[in-house]
Amino acid sequence: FSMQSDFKKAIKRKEFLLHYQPKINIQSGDVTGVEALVRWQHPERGLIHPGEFMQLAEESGFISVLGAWVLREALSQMKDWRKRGYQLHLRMAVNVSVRQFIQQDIVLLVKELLKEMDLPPHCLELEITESVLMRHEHLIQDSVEKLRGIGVEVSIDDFGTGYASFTYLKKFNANTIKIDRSFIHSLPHSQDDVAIVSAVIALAKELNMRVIAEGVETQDQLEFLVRKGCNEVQGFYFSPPLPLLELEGYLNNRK
Ligand code: G
Ligand code: G
Ligand code: NA
Ligand code: MN
Repeated sequence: FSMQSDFKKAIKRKEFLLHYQPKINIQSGDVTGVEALVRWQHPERGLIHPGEFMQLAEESGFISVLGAWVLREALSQMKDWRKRGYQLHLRMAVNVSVRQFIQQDIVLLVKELLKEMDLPPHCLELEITESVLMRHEHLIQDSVEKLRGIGVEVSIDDFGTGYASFTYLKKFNANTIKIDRSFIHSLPHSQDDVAIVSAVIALAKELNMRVIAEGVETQDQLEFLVRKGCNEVQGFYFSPPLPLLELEGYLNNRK
Protein backbone atom coordinates (compact mmCIF):
# COMPACT_ATOMS: atom_id res chain seq x y z
CA PHE A 1 0.00 0.00 0.00
CA SER A 2 1.48 3.33 -1.04
CA MET A 3 -0.54 6.28 0.13
CA GLN A 4 0.93 8.63 -2.40
CA SER A 5 0.08 6.47 -5.41
CA ASP A 6 -3.41 5.88 -3.98
CA PHE A 7 -4.18 9.61 -3.70
CA LYS A 8 -5.02 10.25 -7.33
CA LYS A 9 -7.09 7.11 -7.75
CA ALA A 10 -8.95 8.03 -4.57
CA ILE A 11 -10.34 11.24 -6.08
CA LYS A 12 -11.55 9.40 -9.20
CA ARG A 13 -13.05 6.60 -7.14
CA LYS A 14 -14.80 9.11 -4.87
CA GLU A 15 -13.14 7.75 -1.73
CA PHE A 16 -12.92 11.12 0.01
CA LEU A 17 -15.87 12.40 1.98
CA LEU A 18 -16.68 15.18 4.40
CA HIS A 19 -17.87 15.07 7.96
CA TYR A 20 -19.32 18.21 9.53
CA GLN A 21 -18.96 19.52 13.07
CA PRO A 22 -21.47 22.13 14.30
CA LYS A 23 -20.38 25.49 15.73
CA ILE A 24 -22.66 26.98 18.36
CA ASN A 25 -23.32 30.60 19.33
CA ILE A 26 -22.64 30.58 23.05
CA GLN A 27 -25.34 33.15 23.89
CA SER A 28 -28.26 31.94 21.77
CA GLY A 29 -27.36 28.25 21.52
CA ASP A 30 -28.00 28.45 17.78
CA VAL A 31 -25.88 26.51 15.32
CA THR A 32 -24.05 29.21 13.35
CA GLY A 33 -22.21 26.97 10.96
CA VAL A 34 -20.35 23.73 10.42
CA GLU A 35 -16.69 22.85 9.92
CA ALA A 36 -16.07 20.48 7.02
CA LEU A 37 -13.48 17.84 7.89
CA VAL A 38 -12.18 15.51 5.22
CA ARG A 39 -12.00 11.73 5.62
CA TRP A 40 -10.68 9.03 3.30
CA GLN A 41 -12.76 5.89 2.94
CA HIS A 42 -9.91 3.64 1.83
CA PRO A 43 -10.97 0.32 0.19
CA GLU A 44 -8.54 -1.74 2.30
CA ARG A 45 -7.67 0.43 5.26
CA GLY A 46 -11.11 1.75 6.17
CA LEU A 47 -11.87 5.30 7.28
CA ILE A 48 -8.66 7.35 7.49
CA HIS A 49 -8.51 10.72 9.29
CA PRO A 50 -6.54 13.69 7.95
CA GLY A 51 -3.97 13.36 10.74
CA GLU A 52 -2.74 10.27 8.89
CA PHE A 53 -2.50 11.68 5.38
CA MET A 54 -2.49 15.48 5.45
CA GLN A 55 1.26 15.86 5.91
CA LEU A 56 2.01 13.61 2.95
CA ALA A 57 -0.71 15.35 0.93
CA GLU A 58 1.04 18.66 1.61
CA GLU A 59 4.58 17.42 0.98
CA SER A 60 3.64 15.65 -2.25
CA GLY A 61 1.64 18.58 -3.61
CA PHE A 62 -1.58 16.54 -3.67
CA ILE A 63 -3.07 19.05 -1.24
CA SER A 64 -4.02 21.40 -4.10
CA VAL A 65 -6.09 18.67 -5.77
CA LEU A 66 -7.60 17.54 -2.48
CA GLY A 67 -8.15 21.10 -1.27
CA ALA A 68 -10.00 21.99 -4.47
CA TRP A 69 -12.14 18.88 -4.08
CA VAL A 70 -12.97 19.77 -0.45
CA LEU A 71 -13.95 23.33 -1.36
CA ARG A 72 -16.17 22.17 -4.21
CA GLU A 73 -17.80 19.45 -2.13
CA ALA A 74 -18.41 21.72 0.87
CA LEU A 75 -19.88 24.49 -1.30
CA SER A 76 -22.03 22.01 -3.26
CA GLN A 77 -23.49 20.90 0.04
CA MET A 78 -24.17 24.52 0.92
CA LYS A 79 -25.80 25.01 -2.48
CA ASP A 80 -27.98 21.96 -1.94
CA TRP A 81 -29.17 23.23 1.46
CA ARG A 82 -29.97 26.64 0.04
CA LYS A 83 -31.91 25.16 -2.88
CA ARG A 84 -34.02 23.30 -0.33
CA GLY A 85 -34.45 26.50 1.70
CA TYR A 86 -32.80 24.63 4.55
CA GLN A 87 -30.67 26.23 7.27
CA LEU A 88 -30.15 29.39 5.23
CA HIS A 89 -28.12 31.15 7.91
CA LEU A 90 -25.45 28.43 8.16
CA ARG A 91 -21.85 29.16 7.35
CA MET A 92 -19.56 26.51 5.89
CA ALA A 93 -16.03 26.50 7.31
CA VAL A 94 -13.33 24.85 5.19
CA ASN A 95 -9.77 24.18 6.37
CA VAL A 96 -6.95 25.44 4.20
CA SER A 97 -3.28 25.06 4.95
CA VAL A 98 -0.87 27.86 4.20
CA ARG A 99 0.76 25.60 1.62
CA GLN A 100 -2.41 25.68 -0.47
CA PHE A 101 -2.04 29.43 -0.90
CA ILE A 102 1.42 28.89 -2.30
CA GLN A 103 0.58 25.99 -4.59
CA GLN A 104 -2.60 27.32 -6.14
CA ASP A 105 -4.62 30.48 -6.63
CA ILE A 106 -7.11 29.91 -3.83
CA VAL A 107 -8.68 33.32 -4.28
CA LEU A 108 -9.51 32.63 -7.92
CA LEU A 109 -10.76 29.13 -7.09
CA VAL A 110 -13.04 30.47 -4.35
CA LYS A 111 -14.37 33.23 -6.60
CA GLU A 112 -15.13 30.78 -9.42
CA LEU A 113 -16.85 28.28 -7.14
CA LEU A 114 -18.99 30.93 -5.44
CA LYS A 115 -20.01 32.27 -8.84
CA GLU A 116 -20.69 28.84 -10.34
CA MET A 117 -22.88 27.90 -7.39
CA ASP A 118 -24.42 31.33 -6.98
CA LEU A 119 -23.55 31.48 -3.28
CA PRO A 120 -23.12 34.63 -1.16
CA PRO A 121 -19.44 34.93 -0.11
CA HIS A 122 -20.29 35.39 3.57
CA CYS A 123 -21.55 31.80 3.76
CA LEU A 124 -17.95 30.60 3.38
CA GLU A 125 -15.30 30.71 6.09
CA LEU A 126 -11.72 29.62 5.51
CA GLU A 127 -9.86 28.30 8.55
CA ILE A 128 -6.19 28.85 7.97
CA THR A 129 -3.73 26.52 9.66
CA GLU A 130 0.01 26.51 9.63
CA SER A 131 2.27 23.52 10.11
CA VAL A 132 5.55 24.84 8.81
CA LEU A 133 7.34 28.10 9.34
CA MET A 134 5.62 30.79 7.32
CA ARG A 135 7.22 31.82 4.10
CA HIS A 136 5.59 33.77 1.28
CA GLU A 137 3.85 35.81 3.92
CA HIS A 138 3.14 38.68 1.54
CA LEU A 139 1.36 36.35 -0.83
CA ILE A 140 -0.79 35.01 1.99
CA GLN A 141 -1.44 38.46 3.43
CA ASP A 142 -2.50 39.62 -0.02
CA SER A 143 -4.77 36.60 -0.56
CA VAL A 144 -6.45 37.09 2.82
CA GLU A 145 -7.08 40.75 1.95
CA LYS A 146 -8.66 39.74 -1.34
CA LEU A 147 -10.82 37.08 0.29
CA ARG A 148 -12.02 39.54 2.93
CA GLY A 149 -12.56 42.04 0.13
CA ILE A 150 -15.06 39.76 -1.60
CA GLY A 151 -16.78 39.01 1.72
CA VAL A 152 -15.39 35.59 2.59
CA GLU A 153 -14.75 35.04 6.31
CA VAL A 154 -11.27 34.09 7.45
CA SER A 155 -10.25 32.54 10.76
CA ILE A 156 -6.92 31.69 12.32
CA ASP A 157 -7.12 28.05 13.37
CA ASP A 158 -5.28 26.39 16.27
CA PHE A 159 -4.44 29.79 17.71
CA GLY A 160 -1.67 29.70 20.29
CA THR A 161 0.06 26.59 19.00
CA GLY A 162 2.96 26.12 16.65
CA TYR A 163 3.35 29.08 14.39
CA ALA A 164 -0.22 30.38 14.57
CA SER A 165 0.51 33.21 16.91
CA PHE A 166 0.67 36.98 17.36
CA THR A 167 2.57 37.38 14.11
CA TYR A 168 -0.52 36.04 12.36
CA LEU A 169 -2.81 38.50 14.08
CA LYS A 170 -0.68 41.37 12.87
CA LYS A 171 -0.18 40.08 9.34
CA PHE A 172 -3.58 38.64 8.54
CA ASN A 173 -6.65 40.74 8.80
CA ALA A 174 -8.80 37.76 9.89
CA ASN A 175 -12.36 37.84 11.26
CA THR A 176 -12.00 35.14 13.88
CA ILE A 177 -9.54 33.58 16.31
CA LYS A 178 -10.03 29.89 16.94
CA ILE A 179 -8.48 28.91 20.29
CA ASP A 180 -6.73 25.57 20.03
CA ARG A 181 -8.34 22.75 21.97
CA SER A 182 -5.14 22.06 23.94
CA PHE A 183 -5.88 25.26 25.92
CA ILE A 184 -9.52 24.28 26.52
CA HIS A 185 -8.90 20.73 27.71
CA SER A 186 -7.90 21.51 31.35
CA LEU A 187 -10.30 24.40 31.93
CA PRO A 188 -11.28 25.57 34.46
CA HIS A 189 -8.79 23.74 36.71
CA SER A 190 -5.51 24.73 35.12
CA GLN A 191 -4.58 28.23 36.26
CA ASP A 192 -2.27 28.65 33.29
CA ASP A 193 -4.97 27.77 30.77
CA VAL A 194 -7.48 29.99 32.58
CA ALA A 195 -5.04 32.87 32.21
CA ILE A 196 -4.23 32.12 28.57
CA VAL A 197 -7.82 31.63 27.41
CA SER A 198 -9.06 34.70 29.32
CA ALA A 199 -6.32 36.78 27.73
CA VAL A 200 -6.98 35.51 24.20
CA ILE A 201 -10.72 36.23 24.52
CA ALA A 202 -9.97 39.75 25.82
CA LEU A 203 -7.45 40.27 23.02
CA ALA A 204 -9.94 39.20 20.36
CA LYS A 205 -12.46 41.69 21.73
CA GLU A 206 -9.91 44.52 21.70
CA LEU A 207 -9.11 43.66 18.09
CA ASN A 208 -12.83 43.50 17.18
CA MET A 209 -12.46 39.86 16.23
CA ARG A 210 -14.81 36.97 16.88
CA VAL A 211 -13.43 34.23 19.10
CA ILE A 212 -14.35 30.56 19.08
CA ALA A 213 -13.16 27.79 21.39
CA GLU A 214 -12.70 24.32 19.93
CA GLY A 215 -12.55 21.01 21.80
CA VAL A 216 -15.26 21.92 24.33
CA GLU A 217 -16.16 18.66 26.07
CA THR A 218 -17.69 19.57 29.46
CA GLN A 219 -20.31 21.79 31.08
CA ASP A 220 -17.58 23.35 33.26
CA GLN A 221 -15.57 24.36 30.22
CA LEU A 222 -18.67 25.81 28.59
CA GLU A 223 -19.65 27.81 31.69
CA PHE A 224 -16.15 29.23 31.94
CA LEU A 225 -16.24 30.32 28.29
CA VAL A 226 -19.70 31.88 28.72
CA ARG A 227 -18.41 33.90 31.69
CA LYS A 228 -15.42 35.12 29.72
CA GLY A 229 -17.54 36.22 26.78
CA CYS A 230 -16.35 33.75 24.17
CA ASN A 231 -18.58 34.06 21.06
CA GLU A 232 -18.80 30.51 19.77
CA VAL A 233 -17.97 26.97 20.80
CA GLN A 234 -17.32 23.70 19.04
CA GLY A 235 -16.63 20.28 20.52
CA PHE A 236 -17.83 16.89 21.67
CA TYR A 237 -20.02 18.52 24.38
CA PHE A 238 -22.32 19.52 21.51
CA SER A 239 -21.40 17.11 18.76
CA PRO A 240 -18.46 15.29 17.18
CA PRO A 241 -17.90 15.71 13.44
CA LEU A 242 -20.84 13.91 11.78
CA PRO A 243 -21.61 12.33 8.40
CA LEU A 244 -24.09 14.39 6.37
CA LEU A 245 -27.31 12.61 7.29
CA GLU A 246 -26.45 12.57 10.98
CA LEU A 247 -25.61 16.26 10.84
CA GLU A 248 -28.99 17.02 9.28
CA GLY A 249 -30.64 14.96 12.03
CA TYR A 250 -28.75 16.99 14.63
CA LEU A 251 -29.78 20.30 13.01
CA ASN A 252 -33.42 19.20 12.80
CA ASN A 253 -33.51 18.14 16.44
CA ARG A 254 -32.16 21.47 17.68
CA LYS A 255 -34.74 23.56 15.85
O1 G B 1 -11.04 15.64 11.75
P1 G B 1 -9.71 15.51 12.42
O2 G B 1 -9.66 15.90 13.88
O3 G B 1 -9.07 14.19 12.21
O4 G B 1 -8.80 16.61 11.67
C1 G B 1 -7.46 16.74 11.96
C2 G B 1 -6.94 17.99 11.32
O5 G B 1 -6.95 17.90 9.90
C3 G B 1 -7.78 19.20 11.67
O6 G B 1 -7.04 20.00 12.56
C4 G B 1 -8.00 19.94 10.42
O7 G B 1 -7.49 21.26 10.51
C5 G B 1 -7.26 19.15 9.36
N1 G B 1 -8.17 19.03 8.21
C6 G B 1 -9.34 18.40 8.18
N2 G B 1 -9.93 18.53 6.97
C7 G B 1 -9.06 19.28 6.23
C8 G B 1 -9.10 19.79 4.88
O8 G B 1 -10.05 19.60 4.13
N3 G B 1 -8.03 20.52 4.47
C9 G B 1 -6.97 20.79 5.28
N4 G B 1 -5.98 21.51 4.79
N5 G B 1 -6.91 20.34 6.55
C10 G B 1 -7.94 19.59 7.02
O1 G C 1 -8.23 22.10 14.63
P1 G C 1 -8.74 20.99 13.77
O2 G C 1 -9.41 21.52 12.58
O3 G C 1 -7.71 19.96 13.60
O4 G C 1 -9.85 20.32 14.68
C1 G C 1 -10.78 19.43 14.19
C2 G C 1 -10.59 18.08 14.84
O5 G C 1 -10.75 18.13 16.26
C3 G C 1 -11.62 17.10 14.34
O6 G C 1 -10.96 16.13 13.59
C4 G C 1 -12.25 16.47 15.55
O7 G C 1 -12.21 15.06 15.49
C5 G C 1 -11.46 16.98 16.71
N1 G C 1 -12.35 17.39 17.77
C6 G C 1 -13.50 18.08 17.58
N2 G C 1 -14.11 18.32 18.77
C7 G C 1 -13.31 17.77 19.71
C8 G C 1 -13.41 17.69 21.12
O8 G C 1 -14.33 18.18 21.76
N3 G C 1 -12.41 17.04 21.75
C9 G C 1 -11.35 16.50 21.09
N4 G C 1 -10.43 15.88 21.83
N5 G C 1 -11.23 16.54 19.77
C10 G C 1 -12.21 17.18 19.07
NA1 NA D 1 -9.91 23.55 11.62
MN1 MN E 1 -8.27 23.76 14.93
